Amino acid sequence: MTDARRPLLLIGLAARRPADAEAIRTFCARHRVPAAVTYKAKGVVADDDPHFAGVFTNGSIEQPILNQADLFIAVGLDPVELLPRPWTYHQPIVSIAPWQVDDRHVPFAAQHVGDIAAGLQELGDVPADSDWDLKKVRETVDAHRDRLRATGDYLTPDRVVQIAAAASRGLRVTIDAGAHMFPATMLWPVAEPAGMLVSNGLSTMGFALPAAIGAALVDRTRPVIALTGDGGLLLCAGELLTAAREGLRIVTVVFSDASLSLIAVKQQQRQLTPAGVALGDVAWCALAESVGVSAHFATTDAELQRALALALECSAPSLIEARVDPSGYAEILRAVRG
Ligand SMILES: Cc1ncc(C[n+]2csc(CCOP(=O)(O)OP(=O)(O)O)c2C)c(N)n1
Ligand SMILES: [Mg+2]
Repeated sequence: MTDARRPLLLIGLAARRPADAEAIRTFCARHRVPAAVTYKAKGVVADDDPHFAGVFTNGSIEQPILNQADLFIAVGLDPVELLPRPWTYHQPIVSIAPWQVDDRHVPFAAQHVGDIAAGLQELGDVPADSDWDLKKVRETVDAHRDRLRATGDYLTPDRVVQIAAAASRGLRVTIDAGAHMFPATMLWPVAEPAGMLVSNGLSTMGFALPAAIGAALVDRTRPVIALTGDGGLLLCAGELLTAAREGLRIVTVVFSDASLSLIAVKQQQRQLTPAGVALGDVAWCALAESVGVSAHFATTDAELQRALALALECSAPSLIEARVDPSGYAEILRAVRG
């Protein structure tokens, strides 16, 4: 380990306590070591931290950064969060986590089981100054983010994320499963652990709104933003009524594309005829208003900005139907996952 010149931290779900985040950030700064985070660990090292090395899922997009490392230090990383693809990296990987993690997928060479801050302390022999060029790491992360940007005839999913994030700085966000999840997880900046709530991997549709309800009940002082596909929201639309009844400050942003887009893209990739993926039209604004949730429609940047300003002022739940152009998702999926 003493020989490592470019160690890279891989941060996972078990490192989200504030004390863990503090220890990790201190370690990064002290050793000039970058850290990549899983979806659930977004915010442990903030997106604007000079040591932030992007999102890590065992996909494709992060490979250029991981390939430059000569040692991986997994911190709170449980392989349950990773894409179930073979582990192709040859660098040694060690684990610091509160529990013993399975080593059949990721071949951990050693595991420190226990307190994360203490585990990082024990790595004292990592050089004080690494060989990383953190500016280059940042440029690579920025270039990866650019690959999430699509061009489209009207609102693109990345614009929705970017505009919503800019309007709601510092607010907690929840994210559903689906194609919209890629721009959402990669482009939404998170500054604190658990500032972004996301279901594991691409697991559970119908997560974002109930998760936002939970978050809003815990802290009623700040609004929560729920980013969801239309398919996902259809699975739990009744929860809009719960949010209205409880008077919760939730802004539900629906990526409205009348499709189960992620599945549609996967069908396209396999050259299958689209089947079972068209949702048909849903009058989202009427549906929301029917249960006492104020609603806005947006199909341009300016309309979305206006809708967000109104929704964020509101002391009760609102819904914004963002009519998005899904045509960029195929390229985005290729960029992220290969
Ligand atoms: C409960 C559940 N059923 C099925 C799936 C498989 N699945 C993952 S994404 C997806 C489509 C999501 O569609 P939508 O919510 O409209 O999001 P989009 O992909 O269009 O952004 C499906 C069916 C799942 N993850 N969870
Ligand atoms: Mg959809």
